[in-house]
Amino acid sequence: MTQTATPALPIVFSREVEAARAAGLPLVALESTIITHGMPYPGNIEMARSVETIILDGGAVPATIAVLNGVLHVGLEEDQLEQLAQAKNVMKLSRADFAFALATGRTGATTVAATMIAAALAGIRVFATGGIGGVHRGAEESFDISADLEELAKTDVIVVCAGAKAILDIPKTLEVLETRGVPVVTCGSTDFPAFWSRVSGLPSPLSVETADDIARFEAARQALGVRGGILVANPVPAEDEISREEMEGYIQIALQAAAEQHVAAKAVTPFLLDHIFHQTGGRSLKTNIALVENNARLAAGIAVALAR
Ligand code: PSU
Repeated sequence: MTQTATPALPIVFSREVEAARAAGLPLVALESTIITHGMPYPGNIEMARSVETIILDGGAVPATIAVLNGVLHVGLEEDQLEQLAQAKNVMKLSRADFAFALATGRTGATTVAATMIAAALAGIRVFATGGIGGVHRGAEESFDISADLEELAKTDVIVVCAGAKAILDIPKTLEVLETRGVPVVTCGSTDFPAFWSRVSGLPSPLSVETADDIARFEAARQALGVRGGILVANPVPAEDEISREEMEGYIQIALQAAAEQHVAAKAVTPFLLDHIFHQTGGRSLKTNIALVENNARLAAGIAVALAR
């Protein structure tokens, strides 16, 4: 384990990431909230390992990001990944509390927002996740809007996801992204995907066919000096999807339970994902793992294309 942070950056790199940086190999960032708050053990660790393997097979090097005992790690060693996957009382870190975890020696998993901040700091341009956070249903009352959207507007990282989670208000999520100037580009479809389902019923603002197309788009943005992230949406493979109609039934029941139990703020998304996992007898988890793997494959392709 590399234990000393580099003098210039408050980051500890894993051996593999350190070697990749020295050799100038393409890197793909991965988040850790999906491991600690998004999936139960041991499905979470299986997903974390398989996603890393897929990125290596795609010609890039994976860098899973987390805060362990107040230290920011970019790339986790096998034992660190295993410990995190089983850890309890892990903070769910976003822009607001990322530095707090560092300052107080806490262990925290990075959400999309915090992972983007860390990736940008480490010079990593591509990041694969499952589904971004967004505008929650009923946000007109609760004001619950994920900090992921604001981060996409600010931070120069390409985020590959399977769309916004269908538990959200997807039309409002797309509206906020448009207002904040975040390009939303779906790969291989003209429909914006809805995480477990290939379609949301909403057209994607932009569409492309390949990883090379996304690399060209990024190059053009850089030439223009346009800052901020790109949201790449990648529909879940057809053989793994659960239809929008079927999902909507589970989501309604989960939302009802969340309301009855007064679940709020950061706890909402993990609660809903867990509720849906139990309702579907684990099928939603299988789909979630498949879509993250699919996103890792595309993210590796984008990182390799950008490095050419
Ligand atoms: N993708 C998944 N599962 C997850 C997440 C993404 O397949 O749990 C996490 C990401 O870390 C994202 C977070 O930032 O869900 C959104 O949480 P919230 O809605 O509280 O902003």
